[in-house]
Amino acid sequence: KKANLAIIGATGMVGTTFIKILEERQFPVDNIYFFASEKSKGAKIQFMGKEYTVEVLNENSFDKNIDIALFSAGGNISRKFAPMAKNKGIIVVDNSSAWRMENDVPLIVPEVNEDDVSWHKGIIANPNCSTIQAVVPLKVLHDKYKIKRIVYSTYQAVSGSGMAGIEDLHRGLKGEAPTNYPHPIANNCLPHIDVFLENGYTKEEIKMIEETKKILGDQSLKITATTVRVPVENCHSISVNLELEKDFEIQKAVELLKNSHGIKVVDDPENNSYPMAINAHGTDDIYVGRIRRDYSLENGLNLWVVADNIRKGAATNTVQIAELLLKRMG
Ligand code: 11C
Repeated sequence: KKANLAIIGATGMVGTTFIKILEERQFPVDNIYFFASEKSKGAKIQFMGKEYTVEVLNENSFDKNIDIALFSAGGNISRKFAPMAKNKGIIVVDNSSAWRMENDVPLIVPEVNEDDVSWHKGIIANPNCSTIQAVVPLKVLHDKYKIKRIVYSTYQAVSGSGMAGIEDLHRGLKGEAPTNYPHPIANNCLPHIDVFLENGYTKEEIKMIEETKKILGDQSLKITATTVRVPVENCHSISVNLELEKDFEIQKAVELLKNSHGIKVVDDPENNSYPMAINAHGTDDIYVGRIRRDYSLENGLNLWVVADNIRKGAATNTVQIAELLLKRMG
């Protein structure tokens, strides 16, 4: 079985990683089309030993024979073009935040809720990067001990803002002023990711809260989040503090995480071993460490969770969703 694919946003940071990951995972492709904005018109892309020319995305792009379209070109492009693709019978897997909270759009992390793929109506959403890496360990703990409350504190890499974020970090390290962030990111931490909302939270924080509830299928979860941009080029780190309903043995919780698909436990404090961004870079696993009881409350647990936000947080997860679709194709 082979699929006809379209990549929307093919020259962006996530788009180019889609291409790499489709190749790495030997995704069975029949035809593939690469779309981007006017400024990438005519650019050349090498894919599985062949050269392709990037086309400008327009109203007629979806007249081609396409089964699945992977979108990563921002919310506005997704809002405009995903319905057009869907109306042509193409299944859209969208990496933007445009459709995630719609009731008829499944929000999928394959290790957590792959069965939700069954009820899609033409659009499937890929969650926010920081949500993806958090929910994989949370799912196994929720199933076993039932989570009551989550406190997220994130340390998010500049690659989450695309090339503009990386350039700002490099500019800042040379003593130049930022052009992407409102303040220097070099030698600094910004408790500010995405826009501020009226309730005092940022949109990134609300995404983590609402997406976690939707993916874990539990609206009763109590969640708060503080999301922070740090001067790290790639890979997000998250401190996750949990209050569990049931009591647990710490060693059992560690074993549970160790035996879970997609997770690598790195937790040997005596040897200074814990998850770090520099080690997660370029990989698809979610690294969990600093696993310890929070003695300040009953059934409290702390975790430190690190993953490559461009790969597992975006491109890899999207390609995994496409693989689920391929399995279901007749
Ligand atoms: C960041 N998490 O690190 C964001 C990037 O909703 O897909 C991804 C935004 C999203 O800035």
